[in-house]
Amino acid sequence: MTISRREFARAAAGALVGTVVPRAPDQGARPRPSPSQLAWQEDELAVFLHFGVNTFTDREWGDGREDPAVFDPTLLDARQWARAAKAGGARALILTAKHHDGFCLWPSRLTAHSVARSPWRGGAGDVVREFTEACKSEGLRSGLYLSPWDRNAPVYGDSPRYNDFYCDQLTELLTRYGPIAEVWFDGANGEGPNGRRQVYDWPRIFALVRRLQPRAVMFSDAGPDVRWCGNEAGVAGDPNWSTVDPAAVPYPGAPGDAVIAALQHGDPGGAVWRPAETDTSIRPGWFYHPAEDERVKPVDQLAGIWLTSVGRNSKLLLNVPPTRDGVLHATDVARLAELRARLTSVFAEDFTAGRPVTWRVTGGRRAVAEVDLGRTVRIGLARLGEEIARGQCVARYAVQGTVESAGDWRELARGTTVGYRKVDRFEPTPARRVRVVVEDAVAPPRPLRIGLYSGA
Ligand code: FUL
Repeated sequence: MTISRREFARAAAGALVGTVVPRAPDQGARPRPSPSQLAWQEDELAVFLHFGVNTFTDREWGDGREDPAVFDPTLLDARQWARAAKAGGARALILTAKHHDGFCLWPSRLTAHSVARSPWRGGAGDVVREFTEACKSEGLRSGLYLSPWDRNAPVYGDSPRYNDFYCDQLTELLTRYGPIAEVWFDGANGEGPNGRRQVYDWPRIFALVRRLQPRAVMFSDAGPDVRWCGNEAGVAGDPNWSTVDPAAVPYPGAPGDAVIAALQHGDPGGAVWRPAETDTSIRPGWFYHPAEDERVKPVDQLAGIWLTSVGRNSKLLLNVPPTRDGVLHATDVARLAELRARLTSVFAEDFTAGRPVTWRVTGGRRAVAEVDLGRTVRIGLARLGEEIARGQCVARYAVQGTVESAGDWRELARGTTVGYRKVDRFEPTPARRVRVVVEDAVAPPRPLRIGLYSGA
């Protein structure tokens, strides 16, 4: 029996309502991001590319018995993927080098189930190479998804042998194509042949990636560098701590409501820095299906997803699947550009530009940031940020505004965590002075970055 990640997330979603995350114990040194984790977060948006035999069979999960001959994307153009992603504001792309069906988009020496057996480029093609070269040409970072679950490999479920096979495939991917910024380990797993379950050697797998690509971040439910946000709906947790207790999610794919809650919210007292990545698709499915051409998410919905992911201290990994021709569909390309235009216009005028922000510490875990905008303006959106290179502290805050020169503060928004970025939308309200009151923090808070916008 297998359970789809989506059903699992749906079943677990109800459990999040009313989740209480315990207060952090006071600590000395707070966990901080590594330079790679920081660079990962600063990307803000990455594009996910689900592509493979499913694209041609019109399925979401292949069973591993697909004929490689079905793979024939005659117009494949990885530069078009990279350009569209860049035009959408993405700084990185992640390609499914192998999905659960086991079909490899590169000519792996370890299996015949690959592009080498397809008619595409006469069997001499390598999608991973074209992809990584296109990213490089466009100045984007490339990442690779290598499904741990492999429904084609005969050794799957024969645990030590499959671990060898999987590590050898990783070695091919991490030594042939230059720098890889992110390695993506999916938590979805099923049975092997004869019902055998694969026991993954995660410590070995993680150590191998670290050795071959020390600057790559590794994504999985259990990190070690970046964690899943706990659902595929584009909604990061609130609160969303970038710190976690590593014992709360012992391995990728670990089931249970407590695991989902830990993925969603992190843990203010967690010993490791492991921020949440929010993966969702621009279409209903992860792979391209012609029947979904009319169901590409509208820009309002995408902007909403941006707010509940990047705007909640996460990173958005937005899936835009190549078609059977091997290009991104015109509708999806247009939607990416619209998303970027929308965000550019929302953040075009920051009323705090050039205005000094004062910072007053009002207690061990409390502080107030205040800015005089110099004139009364209608504000409807606040963008806050902590200097996360030094850790994440804010646990509760309020945004207040006044039109008076002395007081009469009115609450505009209230929130929990801030982290790298927190964006609050609220009823547009006239204000001349605005303050952010840090009501609670898990360590002495440091000055916040503040941007204020009309929200229109
Ligand atoms: C899930 C997989 O089962 C889906 O097919 C997709 O790859 C998604 C990103 O992760 O667990």
